[in-house]
Amino acid sequence: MARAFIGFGGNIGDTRQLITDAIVCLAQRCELQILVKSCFYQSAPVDAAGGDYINAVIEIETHLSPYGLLHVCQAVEQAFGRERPYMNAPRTLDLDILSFEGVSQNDTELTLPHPRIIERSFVLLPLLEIAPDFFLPNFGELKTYLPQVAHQRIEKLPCHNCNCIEKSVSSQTAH
Ligand code: PH2
Ligand code: MG
Ligand code: MG
Repeated sequence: MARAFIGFGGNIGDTRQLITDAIVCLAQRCELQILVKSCFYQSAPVDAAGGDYINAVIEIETHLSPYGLLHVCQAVEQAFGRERPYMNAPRTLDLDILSFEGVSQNDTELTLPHPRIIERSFVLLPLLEIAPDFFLPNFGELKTYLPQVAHQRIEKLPCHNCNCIEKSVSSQTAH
């Protein structure tokens, strides 16, 4: 079994509900178990057009391969109406594998760990909320990258569905 982290994002429609439903959809798959869910974060688009995004991150355990997991994520995106008219276009739902335990690869279809994890507050904040000491061999401690993304607007939303409502104060901003 491998541990993996998946990032969710979207900025069309009721994204909070879409992410909630997508997580339920993943939870119903016998090939993986959901271990932890972050709260939802509202974030300004980074290198993209459109309105604010809603983002979240989950940790899973799976016996799928990285590509097996990618195909599950793509099937969920499709089921939730994802279209790809152009790069970084506004979207109903984006699922990105952020890291997959023990795997480092640079394929065109799937680069692991996700190459832009450290550049994005909308990934770092929810990820560090559920894995505060997250460490990647080629990057080191991810929390050390927070100052570099502190200018990216992001707000943690009140959260009733996950296990971290009490801990929200310390993760309000990237500062
Ligand atoms: N996803 C992108 C590009 N920009 N910005 C925010 N705030 N959140 C996202 O999920 C996001 C983005 C490409 O996947
Ligand atoms: Mg993405
Ligand atoms: Mg994607």
